[in-house]
Amino acid sequence: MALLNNSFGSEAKPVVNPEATFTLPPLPYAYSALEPFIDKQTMEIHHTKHHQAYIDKLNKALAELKAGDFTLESICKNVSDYPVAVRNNGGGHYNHSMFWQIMKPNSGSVLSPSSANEPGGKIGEAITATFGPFSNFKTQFSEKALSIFGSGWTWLVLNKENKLVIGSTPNQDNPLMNVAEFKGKPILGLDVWEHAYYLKYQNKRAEYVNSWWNVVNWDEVSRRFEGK
Ligand code: MN3
Repeated sequence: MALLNNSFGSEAKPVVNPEATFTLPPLPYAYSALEPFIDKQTMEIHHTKHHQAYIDKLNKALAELKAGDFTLESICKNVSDYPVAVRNNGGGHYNHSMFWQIMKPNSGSVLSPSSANEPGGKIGEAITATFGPFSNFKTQFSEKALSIFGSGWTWLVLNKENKLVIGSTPNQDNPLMNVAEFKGKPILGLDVWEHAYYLKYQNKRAEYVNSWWNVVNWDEVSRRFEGK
């Protein structure tokens, strides 16, 4: 549990755990790599401006606290112990760090993607067993993303019964947070903030979501599902 730092004099400085200083993880591909599904300019602004801003504000908020267990997962799991700036920006950092990883290039075009990009292996089997054919899963997940009012994220998680479930969180909350109504271990997450798609898709969130399926990195989703 993190406590507010009480400053008793001008000499007092916050005790900051080195793990409380977060840095922007590099994208695992070029900014243009997800074209034409997600455009270069959106990726560049999203990564270097939006994600960086969450990190800067998270570091600033943590610097005002006494040292604690400032690993990102621990912050999310105990987020009710922290100021709201840590909830918003810690969530922002966790969510975006995951988002870059669960996407990868697809060399096809919008009209003709290079593959159907459907999951295989254990995650593919688990999705089919839970939701029926992959197209059913895609429809349910997409509908959930389209139903978010305002900004938020749609997730595929493993819940505490180890079952795959689709759900959403508002703002930069995520299913790890103890304050979230929808909880679980994130396997896949989709950013439906307008900053994730507005330059290319304007108000057409459905077109963004539809395009996004082409760049989902099922190898990474599978790794998360299998807990490796
Ligand atoms: Mn975003």
